[in-house]
Amino acid sequence: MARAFVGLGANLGDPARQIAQALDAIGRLPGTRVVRSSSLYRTAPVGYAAQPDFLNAVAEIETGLAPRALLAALQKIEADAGRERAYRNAPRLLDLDLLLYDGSAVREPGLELPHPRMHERAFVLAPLVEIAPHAEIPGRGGAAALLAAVAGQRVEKL
Ligand code: PH2
Ligand code: MG
Ligand code: MG
Repeated sequence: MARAFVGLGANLGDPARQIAQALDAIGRLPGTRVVRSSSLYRTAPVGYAAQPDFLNAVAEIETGLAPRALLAALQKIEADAGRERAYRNAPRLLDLDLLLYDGSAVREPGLELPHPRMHERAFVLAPLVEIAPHAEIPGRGGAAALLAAVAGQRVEKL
């Protein structure tokens, strides 16, 4: 079994409901269990500012799925939630990002671990540190120290 972390985000529709349903769906994937999930956080949009605030969360899972199979399963859950791929950083009903998978460091087309931008995003680091205070991001360092470095980004624990 591998230990992985998934980032969840939404800023259209009913974000809290979409995130709760996604957590249920992740827990129903083959050989997969949600070990713990963070609180919900209300967060300022990063990248493209003219869109509603997001709700974000992070879940720790145990899974027998390999990284690419897990990624495909997460994309299927996004699609089932009605996610449309409009443009980069567009508002969305549901975004599921594979953040960490054991200690993997992979840079391949379609599979990047750790997630290439997670270390600079408070909306990922705050919920991650809540559930895994000692989490290490391969090649980047400890999540708690990285969170301190992005303290200017607005994230509110609900
Ligand atoms: N996701 C993005 C871009 N910007 N900002 C916040 N606050 N939360 C997100 O989940 C988010 C974002 C791309 O996936
Ligand atoms: Mg994302
Ligand atoms: Mg995504």
